[in-house]
Amino acid sequence: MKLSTIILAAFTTLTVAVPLAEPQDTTAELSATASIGGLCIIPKVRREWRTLSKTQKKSFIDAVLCLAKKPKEKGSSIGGARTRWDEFQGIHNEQTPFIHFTGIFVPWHRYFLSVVEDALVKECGYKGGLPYWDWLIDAESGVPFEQWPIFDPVLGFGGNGPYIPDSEVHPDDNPIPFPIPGRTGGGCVSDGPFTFPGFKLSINGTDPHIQREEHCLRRDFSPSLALYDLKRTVWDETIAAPDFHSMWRSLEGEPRVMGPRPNIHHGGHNGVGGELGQMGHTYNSPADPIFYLHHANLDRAFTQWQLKKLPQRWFDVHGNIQAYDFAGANGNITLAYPLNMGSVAKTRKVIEVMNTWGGPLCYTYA
Ligand SMILES: [Cu+2]
Repeated sequence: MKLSTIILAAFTTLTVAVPLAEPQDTTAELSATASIGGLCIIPKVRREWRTLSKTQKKSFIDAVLCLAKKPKEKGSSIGGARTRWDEFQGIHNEQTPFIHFTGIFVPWHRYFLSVVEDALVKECGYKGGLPYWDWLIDAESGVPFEQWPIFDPVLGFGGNGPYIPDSEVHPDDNPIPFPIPGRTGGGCVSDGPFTFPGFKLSINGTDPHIQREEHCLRRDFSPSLALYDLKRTVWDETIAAPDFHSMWRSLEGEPRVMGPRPNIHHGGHNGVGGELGQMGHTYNSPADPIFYLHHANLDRAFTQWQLKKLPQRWFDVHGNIQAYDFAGANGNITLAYPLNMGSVAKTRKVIEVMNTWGGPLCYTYA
Protein backbone atom coordinates (compact mmCIF):
# COMPACT_ATOMS: atom_id res chain seq x y z
CA MET A 1 0.00 0.00 0.00
CA LYS A 2 1.32 3.44 -0.89
CA LEU A 3 2.10 5.80 2.03
CA SER A 4 -0.49 8.33 0.84
CA THR A 5 -3.16 5.60 0.94
CA ILE A 6 -2.19 4.67 4.50
CA ILE A 7 -2.35 8.30 5.60
CA LEU A 8 -5.70 8.76 3.87
CA ALA A 9 -7.03 5.57 5.51
CA ALA A 10 -5.88 6.75 8.95
CA PHE A 11 -7.43 10.17 8.36
CA THR A 12 -10.73 8.62 7.24
CA THR A 13 -10.88 6.46 10.39
CA LEU A 14 -10.25 9.49 12.54
CA THR A 15 -12.85 11.70 10.94
CA VAL A 16 -15.45 8.94 11.26
CA ALA A 17 -14.56 8.14 14.86
CA VAL A 18 -14.40 11.66 16.29
CA PRO A 19 -18.02 12.82 16.00
CA LEU A 20 -19.30 9.58 17.57
CA ALA A 21 -16.90 9.49 20.48
CA GLU A 22 -17.68 10.75 23.96
CA PRO A 23 -15.05 13.41 24.84
CA GLN A 24 -12.02 11.60 26.20
CA ASP A 25 -10.99 11.89 29.79
CA THR A 26 -7.80 13.91 29.84
CA THR A 27 -7.43 13.89 33.63
CA ALA A 28 -4.11 12.04 33.52
CA GLU A 29 -2.65 14.54 31.07
CA LEU A 30 -4.00 17.51 33.01
CA SER A 31 -2.82 16.30 36.40
CA ALA A 32 0.72 16.42 35.00
CA THR A 33 0.45 20.23 35.06
CA ALA A 34 3.53 21.55 36.75
CA SER A 35 5.02 24.89 37.58
CA ILE A 36 8.53 24.27 38.86
CA GLY A 37 10.54 26.99 40.54
CA GLY A 38 8.32 29.66 38.99
CA LEU A 39 8.82 28.24 35.49
CA CYS A 40 5.67 27.08 33.75
CA ILE A 41 6.73 23.66 32.44
CA ILE A 42 3.41 21.99 31.60
CA PRO A 43 0.55 24.50 31.57
CA LYS A 44 -2.98 23.68 32.73
CA VAL A 45 -5.14 23.23 29.65
CA ARG A 46 -8.39 25.21 29.65
CA ARG A 47 -10.91 23.38 27.48
CA GLU A 48 -14.34 24.20 26.10
CA TRP A 49 -17.02 22.90 28.47
CA ARG A 50 -18.71 20.55 25.98
CA THR A 51 -15.40 18.79 25.17
CA LEU A 52 -14.95 17.63 28.78
CA SER A 53 -15.85 14.02 29.53
CA LYS A 54 -18.78 13.27 31.86
CA THR A 55 -16.30 12.54 34.65
CA GLN A 56 -14.48 15.83 34.14
CA LYS A 57 -17.73 17.81 34.07
CA LYS A 58 -18.83 16.18 37.29
CA SER A 59 -15.48 16.73 38.98
CA PHE A 60 -15.53 20.45 38.05
CA ILE A 61 -19.04 20.89 39.46
CA ASP A 62 -18.10 18.93 42.59
CA ALA A 63 -15.08 21.20 43.12
CA VAL A 64 -17.32 24.31 42.87
CA LEU A 65 -19.72 22.79 45.41
CA CYS A 66 -16.71 22.02 47.63
CA LEU A 67 -15.66 25.73 47.64
CA ALA A 68 -19.28 26.68 48.32
CA LYS A 69 -19.28 24.49 51.45
CA LYS A 70 -15.78 25.27 52.68
CA PRO A 71 -15.66 27.93 55.42
CA LYS A 72 -14.03 31.25 54.53
CA GLU A 73 -10.36 31.70 55.38
CA LYS A 74 -9.38 32.89 58.84
CA GLY A 75 -8.65 36.60 58.56
CA SER A 76 -10.86 37.03 55.52
CA SER A 77 -11.65 40.70 54.96
CA ILE A 78 -14.83 39.97 52.98
CA GLY A 79 -17.79 41.25 54.98
CA GLY A 80 -20.59 38.77 55.48
CA ALA A 81 -18.85 35.92 53.64
CA ARG A 82 -19.45 32.48 55.10
CA THR A 83 -17.68 30.32 52.50
CA ARG A 84 -14.72 30.39 50.15
CA TRP A 85 -17.16 30.85 47.25
CA ASP A 86 -18.58 33.94 48.99
CA GLU A 87 -15.07 35.35 49.37
CA PHE A 88 -14.50 35.25 45.61
CA GLN A 89 -17.82 36.91 44.90
CA GLY A 90 -17.05 39.38 47.69
CA ILE A 91 -13.69 40.59 46.39
CA HIS A 92 -15.23 41.15 42.94
CA ASN A 93 -18.07 43.06 44.59
CA GLU A 94 -15.63 45.25 46.56
CA GLN A 95 -13.41 45.93 43.56
CA THR A 96 -16.24 46.55 41.06
CA PRO A 97 -15.88 50.35 40.87
CA PHE A 98 -12.17 50.01 40.01
CA ILE A 99 -12.15 47.01 37.64
CA HIS A 100 -14.99 47.71 35.20
CA PHE A 101 -14.72 50.30 32.41
CA THR A 102 -11.13 50.87 33.46
CA GLY A 103 -7.87 49.75 31.84
CA ILE A 104 -7.42 46.90 34.35
CA PHE A 105 -10.70 45.18 33.37
CA VAL A 106 -8.88 42.57 31.31
CA PRO A 107 -5.80 41.89 33.52
CA TRP A 108 -7.77 42.02 36.80
CA HIS A 109 -10.32 39.45 35.60
CA ARG A 110 -7.52 37.27 34.19
CA TYR A 111 -5.81 37.21 37.58
CA PHE A 112 -9.12 36.65 39.39
CA LEU A 113 -9.93 33.56 37.28
CA SER A 114 -6.51 32.07 37.99
CA VAL A 115 -6.99 32.60 41.74
CA VAL A 116 -10.29 30.69 41.66
CA GLU A 117 -8.83 28.04 39.31
CA ASP A 118 -6.00 27.51 41.83
CA ALA A 119 -8.49 27.16 44.69
CA LEU A 120 -10.50 24.56 42.74
CA VAL A 121 -7.32 22.55 42.14
CA LYS A 122 -5.45 22.98 45.43
CA GLU A 123 -8.35 23.10 47.89
CA CYS A 124 -10.94 20.90 46.21
CA GLY A 125 -8.96 18.37 44.19
CA TYR A 126 -10.07 19.43 40.70
CA LYS A 127 -7.61 18.18 38.12
CA GLY A 128 -7.53 20.39 35.08
CA GLY A 129 -7.77 23.91 33.79
CA LEU A 130 -10.77 26.15 34.27
CA PRO A 131 -13.22 25.24 31.47
CA TYR A 132 -14.44 27.98 29.14
CA TRP A 133 -17.83 28.45 27.50
CA ASP A 134 -17.67 29.24 23.77
CA TRP A 135 -21.13 30.75 23.46
CA LEU A 136 -20.64 31.43 19.74
CA ILE A 137 -21.00 27.67 19.12
CA ASP A 138 -24.42 27.80 20.84
CA ALA A 139 -25.52 31.10 19.32
CA GLU A 140 -24.78 29.77 15.82
CA SER A 141 -26.31 26.32 16.45
CA GLY A 142 -29.96 27.32 16.08
CA VAL A 143 -30.76 25.41 19.29
CA PRO A 144 -33.14 27.38 21.55
CA PHE A 145 -31.26 29.22 24.33
CA GLU A 146 -32.74 27.29 27.25
CA GLN A 147 -31.63 24.02 25.61
CA TRP A 148 -27.95 25.01 25.30
CA PRO A 149 -25.82 22.21 26.79
CA ILE A 150 -24.24 24.45 29.45
CA PHE A 151 -27.68 24.64 31.15
CA ASP A 152 -28.11 20.85 31.31
CA PRO A 153 -29.43 19.87 34.76
CA VAL A 154 -27.18 16.79 34.96
CA LEU A 155 -24.07 17.56 32.90
CA GLY A 156 -24.20 21.33 33.18
CA PHE A 157 -24.99 24.25 35.44
CA GLY A 158 -28.79 23.97 35.52
CA GLY A 159 -31.23 26.38 33.95
CA ASN A 160 -33.46 29.40 34.50
CA GLY A 161 -35.37 30.57 37.57
CA PRO A 162 -39.18 30.76 37.47
CA TYR A 163 -40.61 33.93 35.91
CA ILE A 164 -41.18 36.91 38.19
CA PRO A 165 -43.32 39.63 36.53
CA ASP A 166 -41.92 43.19 36.64
CA SER A 167 -44.80 44.22 38.88
CA GLU A 168 -43.70 41.74 41.55
CA VAL A 169 -40.02 42.62 41.59
CA HIS A 170 -38.88 43.44 45.10
CA PRO A 171 -36.00 45.92 45.67
CA ASP A 172 -33.98 43.13 47.34
CA ASP A 173 -34.33 40.87 44.31
CA ASN A 174 -31.00 42.05 42.92
CA PRO A 175 -32.31 44.29 40.11
CA ILE A 176 -29.77 46.06 37.94
CA PRO A 177 -30.38 49.74 37.24
CA PHE A 178 -31.64 49.23 33.68
CA PRO A 179 -34.41 47.00 32.37
CA ILE A 180 -33.51 43.92 30.32
CA PRO A 181 -35.76 43.29 27.33
CA GLY A 182 -37.22 39.83 26.88
CA ARG A 183 -36.34 38.48 30.31
CA THR A 184 -38.01 35.16 31.07
CA GLY A 185 -37.11 34.21 34.67
CA GLY A 186 -35.80 35.91 37.78
CA GLY A 187 -36.44 33.40 40.55
CA CYS A 188 -34.13 30.91 42.25
CA VAL A 189 -32.50 28.40 39.91
CA SER A 190 -34.76 25.36 40.13
CA ASP A 191 -32.75 22.49 38.64
CA GLY A 192 -29.17 21.28 38.37
CA PRO A 193 -26.36 21.29 40.95
CA PHE A 194 -26.74 24.89 42.22
CA THR A 195 -30.21 24.96 43.75
CA PHE A 196 -30.92 26.36 47.23
CA PRO A 197 -30.16 25.36 49.97
CA GLY A 198 -27.47 22.96 48.70
CA PHE A 199 -25.80 25.98 47.10
CA LYS A 200 -26.24 29.20 49.07
CA LEU A 201 -24.68 32.62 48.94
CA SER A 202 -23.90 35.26 51.52
CA ILE A 203 -21.91 38.52 51.44
CA ASN A 204 -22.28 42.09 52.63
CA GLY A 205 -21.14 43.95 49.56
CA THR A 206 -20.71 47.61 48.87
CA ASP A 207 -23.60 47.30 46.46
CA PRO A 208 -26.91 48.42 48.00
CA HIS A 209 -28.89 45.56 46.44
CA ILE A 210 -26.89 42.78 48.02
CA GLN A 211 -28.94 40.42 50.16
CA ARG A 212 -27.29 40.04 53.51
CA GLU A 213 -28.95 36.83 54.65
CA GLU A 214 -28.18 33.48 53.02
CA HIS A 215 -29.84 33.47 49.61
CA CYS A 216 -30.21 31.53 46.40
CA LEU A 217 -28.64 31.75 42.98
CA ARG A 218 -31.07 33.42 40.60
CA ARG A 219 -31.20 33.38 36.82
CA ASP A 220 -33.31 35.44 34.47
CA PHE A 221 -32.67 34.14 30.96
CA SER A 222 -32.95 36.77 28.23
CA PRO A 223 -32.56 34.76 25.01
CA SER A 224 -33.21 37.68 22.65
CA LEU A 225 -30.46 39.74 24.30
CA ALA A 226 -28.03 36.78 24.19
CA LEU A 227 -28.66 36.22 20.49
CA TYR A 228 -28.32 39.94 19.74
CA ASP A 229 -24.99 40.26 21.59
CA LEU A 230 -23.14 36.98 21.07
CA LYS A 231 -21.81 37.65 17.57
CA ARG A 232 -18.71 36.32 15.87
CA THR A 233 -18.17 39.67 14.16
CA VAL A 234 -17.46 41.22 17.59
CA TRP A 235 -15.14 38.35 18.52
CA ASP A 236 -13.23 38.77 15.24
CA GLU A 237 -12.98 42.55 15.64
CA THR A 238 -11.64 42.06 19.18
CA ILE A 239 -8.93 39.64 18.06
CA ALA A 240 -8.01 41.91 15.14
CA ALA A 241 -7.73 45.08 17.26
CA PRO A 242 -4.47 46.96 16.60
CA ASP A 243 -3.65 47.77 20.24
CA PHE A 244 -4.56 46.88 23.83
CA HIS A 245 -6.91 49.83 24.34
CA SER A 246 -9.10 49.03 21.34
CA MET A 247 -9.01 45.28 22.11
CA TRP A 248 -10.22 45.91 25.66
CA ARG A 249 -12.95 48.38 24.60
CA SER A 250 -14.21 45.93 21.99
CA LEU A 251 -14.18 43.07 24.52
CA GLU A 252 -15.85 44.85 27.45
CA GLY A 253 -18.25 46.83 25.28
CA GLU A 254 -20.27 49.93 26.04
CA PRO A 255 -22.03 50.32 29.40
CA ARG A 256 -25.50 50.09 27.86
CA VAL A 257 -27.98 47.37 26.92
CA MET A 258 -28.48 46.41 23.27
CA GLY A 259 -26.72 49.46 21.87
CA PRO A 260 -25.88 49.85 18.19
CA ARG A 261 -22.96 47.42 18.51
CA PRO A 262 -23.44 43.88 19.93
CA ASN A 263 -21.51 43.27 23.16
CA ILE A 264 -20.11 39.79 23.87
CA HIS A 265 -19.39 40.62 27.52
CA HIS A 266 -23.02 41.63 28.14
CA GLY A 267 -24.31 38.73 26.03
CA GLY A 268 -23.00 36.13 28.48
CA HIS A 269 -23.84 38.18 31.58
CA ASN A 270 -27.33 39.44 30.81
CA GLY A 271 -28.33 36.55 28.56
CA VAL A 272 -28.05 34.30 31.64
CA GLY A 273 -28.65 36.79 34.47
CA GLY A 274 -31.12 39.14 32.80
CA GLU A 275 -32.26 41.74 35.28
CA LEU A 276 -32.74 39.72 38.46
CA GLY A 277 -30.07 37.02 38.23
CA GLN A 278 -26.63 37.60 39.73
CA MET A 279 -24.96 36.98 36.34
CA GLY A 280 -26.65 40.13 35.06
CA HIS A 281 -25.35 42.19 37.96
CA THR A 282 -21.99 43.96 37.65
CA TYR A 283 -21.10 43.58 41.33
CA ASN A 284 -22.44 40.14 42.10
CA SER A 285 -21.98 38.11 38.92
CA PRO A 286 -19.28 35.72 40.31
CA ALA A 287 -22.00 34.22 42.55
CA ASP A 288 -22.93 32.17 39.47
CA PRO A 289 -20.42 29.44 38.56
CA ILE A 290 -21.15 30.17 34.88
CA PHE A 291 -19.39 33.53 35.41
CA TYR A 292 -16.01 31.79 35.40
CA LEU A 293 -16.63 29.92 32.14
CA HIS A 294 -17.95 33.08 30.45
CA HIS A 295 -14.97 35.15 31.55
CA ALA A 296 -12.55 32.37 30.62
CA ASN A 297 -13.86 32.70 27.07
CA LEU A 298 -13.28 36.47 27.18
CA ASP A 299 -9.77 35.82 28.54
CA ARG A 300 -9.31 33.39 25.65
CA ALA A 301 -10.07 36.27 23.24
CA PHE A 302 -7.46 38.42 25.06
CA THR A 303 -4.97 35.52 24.78
CA GLN A 304 -5.66 35.03 21.06
CA TRP A 305 -5.13 38.75 20.51
CA GLN A 306 -1.81 38.60 22.39
CA LEU A 307 -0.61 35.54 20.45
CA LYS A 308 -0.85 37.49 17.20
CA LYS A 309 2.10 39.68 18.15
CA LEU A 310 4.52 38.43 20.76
CA PRO A 311 6.46 39.49 22.69
CA GLN A 312 5.14 43.05 22.13
CA ARG A 313 1.64 42.27 23.45
CA TRP A 314 2.96 41.07 26.81
CA PHE A 315 3.86 44.70 27.41
CA ASP A 316 1.04 46.62 25.70
CA VAL A 317 -1.45 48.04 28.20
CA HIS A 318 -3.27 51.32 28.12
CA GLY A 319 -6.50 52.52 29.72
CA ASN A 320 -8.08 54.86 32.23
CA ILE A 321 -7.72 54.43 36.00
CA GLN A 322 -11.08 56.04 36.78
CA ALA A 323 -14.20 54.24 35.53
CA TYR A 324 -15.73 55.67 32.32
CA ASP A 325 -12.91 58.23 31.95
CA PHE A 326 -12.04 56.65 28.60
CA ALA A 327 -9.91 59.59 27.43
CA GLY A 328 -7.74 59.11 30.53
CA ALA A 329 -8.09 62.70 31.82
CA ASN A 330 -7.48 61.40 35.36
CA GLY A 331 -4.60 59.12 34.51
CA ASN A 332 -3.86 55.82 32.83
CA ILE A 333 -2.67 52.46 34.07
CA THR A 334 0.83 51.11 33.45
CA LEU A 335 2.39 47.64 33.66
CA ALA A 336 3.20 48.42 37.31
CA TYR A 337 -0.43 49.13 38.24
CA PRO A 338 -1.66 46.92 41.15
CA LEU A 339 -4.36 44.24 40.83
CA ASN A 340 -5.97 44.20 44.27
CA MET A 341 -7.43 40.90 45.54
CA GLY A 342 -7.86 42.02 49.17
CA SER A 343 -7.41 39.14 51.59
CA VAL A 344 -8.26 36.62 48.86
CA ALA A 345 -4.87 36.61 47.12
CA LYS A 346 -1.65 38.56 46.88
CA THR A 347 -1.77 41.95 45.15
CA ARG A 348 0.05 41.60 41.84
CA LYS A 349 1.15 44.01 39.14
CA VAL A 350 -0.38 44.05 35.65
CA ILE A 351 2.94 42.89 34.13
CA GLU A 352 2.79 39.67 36.18
CA VAL A 353 -0.36 38.45 34.45
CA MET A 354 0.34 39.50 30.88
CA ASN A 355 1.95 36.15 30.01
CA THR A 356 -0.27 33.12 30.77
CA TRP A 357 2.74 30.86 30.38
CA GLY A 358 5.14 32.40 32.88
CA GLY A 359 5.35 34.20 36.20
CA PRO A 360 2.47 33.27 38.50
CA LEU A 361 0.26 31.98 35.64
CA CYS A 362 0.61 28.62 33.94
CA TYR A 363 -2.22 27.80 31.54
CA THR A 364 -3.11 27.63 27.91
CA TYR A 365 -6.35 27.35 25.89
CA ALA A 366 -7.18 24.27 23.82
CU1 LIG B 1 -16.32 41.79 36.64
